[in-house]
Amino acid sequence: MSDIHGCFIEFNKMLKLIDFQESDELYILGDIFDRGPASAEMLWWATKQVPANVHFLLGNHEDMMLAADYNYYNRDRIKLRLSDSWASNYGFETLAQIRNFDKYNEKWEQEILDWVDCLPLFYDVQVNGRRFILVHAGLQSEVGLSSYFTMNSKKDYLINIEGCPCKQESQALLWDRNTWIVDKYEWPFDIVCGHTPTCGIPFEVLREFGFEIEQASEGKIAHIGARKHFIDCGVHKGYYLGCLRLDDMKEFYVKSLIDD
Ligand SMILES: [Mn+2]
Repeated sequence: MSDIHGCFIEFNKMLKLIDFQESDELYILGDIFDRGPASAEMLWWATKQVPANVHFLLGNHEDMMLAADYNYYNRDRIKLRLSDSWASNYGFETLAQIRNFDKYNEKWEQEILDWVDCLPLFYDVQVNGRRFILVHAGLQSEVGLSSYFTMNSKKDYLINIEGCPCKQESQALLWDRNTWIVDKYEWPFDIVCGHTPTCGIPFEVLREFGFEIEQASEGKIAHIGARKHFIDCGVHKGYYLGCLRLDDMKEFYVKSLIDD
């Protein structure tokens, strides 16, 4: 799953729909808060109630929360200034949701930051002998191909992922969409990403440029070429929360409760 964006009710419906069990492994590819109505509930679950077989990635929204706080490290509460990019990306709303949450306490606010700070930027998993790289936004086939610059982020560095043609810039992994979607590089593994809601991908244009696209219907999981799988189904935009089962590539959907 990816980009739950505070849609905690849909998330719980999805856990029921997929009959999530102790023997399963669930990967959540970032952006669990901001935009939706229940960011605090989602963060409470992620920091306090999450079972050991659930694995989270850093998304650009988690990174923006960390960046907002970066200059104030060793402080007691999350600091957010108007000039922080999180401020214009639902930061104030989410912070208000967190501080108005009925289980709120200041220690938990600190725990949220510590938890976010430890989230990885990718997972490299094998499922039935098939290798998947799981990443929030995308990969890059050349250094500097994407144009994402750090915004005072704590996570600004190059990462080695085995089999990639170049080192990966952390900010591209978190933010890129335009160069990633149209990149025709032939990756030696499958890549599953979120970040770009599939309802906003210009599939007709991509088809004109020769891309093979598979998608059941608007807002559903989209496969660009054989190996790029886009699973942000725009739950915060009124579409779906999607879940892709890597064992057999079966797709699961919960309809969004938000009217867009
Ligand atoms: Mn994102």
